[in-house]
Amino acid sequence: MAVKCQLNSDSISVFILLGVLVLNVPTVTGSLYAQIATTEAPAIPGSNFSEGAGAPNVTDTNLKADLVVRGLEFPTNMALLGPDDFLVLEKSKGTVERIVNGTMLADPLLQVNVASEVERGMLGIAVSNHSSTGIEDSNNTTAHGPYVFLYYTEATSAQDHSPIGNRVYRYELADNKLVNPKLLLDLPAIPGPRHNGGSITIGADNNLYVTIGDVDGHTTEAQNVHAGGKPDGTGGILRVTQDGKPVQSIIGDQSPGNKYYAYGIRNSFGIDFDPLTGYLWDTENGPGSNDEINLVKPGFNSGWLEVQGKAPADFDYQELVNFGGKGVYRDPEFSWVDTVGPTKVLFFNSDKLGAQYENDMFVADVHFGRIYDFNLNENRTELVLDGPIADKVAETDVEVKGVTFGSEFGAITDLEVGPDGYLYVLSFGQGAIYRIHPISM
Ligand SMILES: [Ca+2]
Ligand SMILES: [Ca+2]
Ligand SMILES: [Ca+2]
Ligand SMILES: [Ca+2]
Repeated sequence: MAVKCQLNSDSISVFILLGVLVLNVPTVTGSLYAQIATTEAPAIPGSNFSEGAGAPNVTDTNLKADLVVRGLEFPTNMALLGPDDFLVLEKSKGTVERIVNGTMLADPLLQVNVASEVERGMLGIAVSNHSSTGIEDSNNTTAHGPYVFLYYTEATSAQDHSPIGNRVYRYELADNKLVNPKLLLDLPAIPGPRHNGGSITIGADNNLYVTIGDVDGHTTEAQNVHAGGKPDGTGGILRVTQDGKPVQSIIGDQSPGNKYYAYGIRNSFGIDFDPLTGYLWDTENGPGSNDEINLVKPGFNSGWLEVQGKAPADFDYQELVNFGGKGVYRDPEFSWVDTVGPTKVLFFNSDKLGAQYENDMFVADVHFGRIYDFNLNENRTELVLDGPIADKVAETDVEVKGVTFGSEFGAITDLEVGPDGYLYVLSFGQGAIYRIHPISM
């Protein structure tokens, strides 16, 4: 059964489930969310969803999508440990599952207490093989496996699901368990429950880059509120070492201001570094409109809550907080006027789908289960956009037809390049992972 609900006032809360049954559509805390329950899996009040209208498909007839595994419950993010070896997060269960050769291990590698309302939960993962990064084992004991960094909305206890923080921990992987947790970042989780972000990536500098939205709070300079408080760890992309230390102050000298790499960000579920330039890019979700793709240079100000999407011609840039000139506003390199709920951005550093996709930017969305394919210009600071999107804006949905690479994947929350060079797709709606590869391989 395919159920496609109406768009709501917030892009990303449209998640998709398998086998769903629409029971009622009340409003939640003044938003236009559709509240949906299901016969098989627990509902996520404040979200609406569909499984997608058809089978996952890829526009290029030389490529196809195969199912790797299904049976995951609200998977938010994944990381590959090796060929056909995935770590996958389940949002509401607070679990890290391992899937080897298409089979999920009987027990999760970790289960923690999470708050899971709307966008809260087990949200982000990145893996670093620290033995190859030159970083000392902090315990100076038996060598463990790779570091696994997790971002989740931690709850008080298994009984009390009150959020106590959006937290980034570093674990070590040993004997199919995640052990030796070290708290690296303790960020606000209230008021919430939306805009927790949670995307983590590791730069070529070995530092962690972490997205957090405004957590429904609009009171600090990081949200471009001039008379607001100092940045509190929300509304930005934060940068810390693999031990959780600040790297280099950009907009503020005191913690957590000294951890900001970028600010003015409403809600971001995806960041990635362009391997050819080292530039960071993000996706951002607008308030039901004006979703964005941005080039994120150090000190980037995305403009929220003064502007979302391309700034209008009469925009008064004095509205923005610039931290004495250290913060720099930049318009998005692409935006969708009608929300699609963009999530992962991935630079596809592989030629295994054909030379025409090598180092392209893939972006996934939640509303349509689509993957978009963008080429970059020669110095890779802009997207190459033709026809109706040459203005960098999709005013209507038909404008993105030419950059649509795949669709009907059912609310995509993550994309990765495998060690085999193929593209892997994580479907929140279908609880599944797909592999996209050439038909002849
Ligand atoms: Ca991932
Ligand atoms: Ca922006
Ligand atoms: Ca291309
Ligand atoms: Ca346009």
